[in-house]
Amino acid sequence: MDKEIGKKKFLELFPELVTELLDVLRENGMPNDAISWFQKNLDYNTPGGKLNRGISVVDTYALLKGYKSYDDFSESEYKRAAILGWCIELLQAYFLVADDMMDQSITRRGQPCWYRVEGVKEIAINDAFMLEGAIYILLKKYFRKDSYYIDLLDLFHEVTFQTEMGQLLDLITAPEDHVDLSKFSLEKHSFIVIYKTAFYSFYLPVALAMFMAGINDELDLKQARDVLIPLGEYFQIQDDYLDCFGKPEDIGKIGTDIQDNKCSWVINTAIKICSPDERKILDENYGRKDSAKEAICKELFSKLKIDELYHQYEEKIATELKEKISNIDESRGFKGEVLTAFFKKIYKRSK
Ligand code: DMA
Ligand code: MG
Ligand code: MG
Ligand code: MG
Repeated sequence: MDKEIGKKKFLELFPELVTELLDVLRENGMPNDAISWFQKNLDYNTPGGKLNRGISVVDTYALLKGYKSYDDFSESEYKRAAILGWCIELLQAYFLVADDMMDQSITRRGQPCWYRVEGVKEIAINDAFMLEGAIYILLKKYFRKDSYYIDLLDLFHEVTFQTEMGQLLDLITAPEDHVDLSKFSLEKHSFIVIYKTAFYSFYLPVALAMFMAGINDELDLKQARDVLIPLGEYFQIQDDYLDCFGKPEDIGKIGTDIQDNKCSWVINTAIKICSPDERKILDENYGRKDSAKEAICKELFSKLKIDELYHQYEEKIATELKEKISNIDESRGFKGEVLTAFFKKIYKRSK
């Protein structure tokens, strides 16, 4: 499967979906300015990222069917797989518009966060809801008659709620006005990131492709989950690491975790290894809306060699994941290759 062709084909479908979604507003008699607003919302927030989650649905489906290139798909088959992919991208857009407001972030995908665009502000809350609503319009239009339609709906609802539980815990563990690092731990971090990131970013694309390919035995869904959840945890640890140590021009966003008092992998690792004096520095400087204090934290993280610990963690988890993947039972049609493909997409990423 050619990566560039994959992205190009996937992106080519998006304008058509936008047109279909705008038609729903038209059918409801919405005025032109509302239709244009929704169009801008969709265009600004949906296609600008790496599209890994969305394209993974198509690529996972191809692997499960034994397809070697996009030419092996029938036209409608490609479109349906890609629509499931775009539904994840819409879900992601929905979460990110809200996440950026809650995290008071500045930029996303190299542009201002949607709520910071001229004239948007709190309307972004409703815009997020409409991005989510778009998922169910597309699912109904394209999958209503399929036997697995209910499975798709159930899966989207379940994973959405899991993500929202994760976001809740992420937010209440990081109060703005009260820093208490004793509330943090790597165990709590693991729980937060599995819920806020791993289910929707890793399990969801594979499970959708499995349903569409007719591989839906609970044993196989569990096999997928048992690798994809730790893989998703690794991905969010990378996100936490890059928030502090990544370059904004690579990651497309300015890190806010230190000032936001986030229970991130970086602070949890630092707490675990620091001396009492260093802990005092963190207690006094972490989680404050003050860039000088943020810089003091970053300096201490460098002194504690958090980057080395991160690279050690990365090697350890990579070995564990490869071992798990090698033990996949392929007797019912599920393939370990699907998981290897995911692993390769994120291993040692810098953006
Ligand atoms: C990501 O958390 C989780 C969701 C559901 C968007 P985050 O705030 O670390 O994401 P980012 O670093 O992209 O703002
Ligand atoms: Mg955020
Ligand atoms: Mg967040
Ligand atoms: Mg982050």
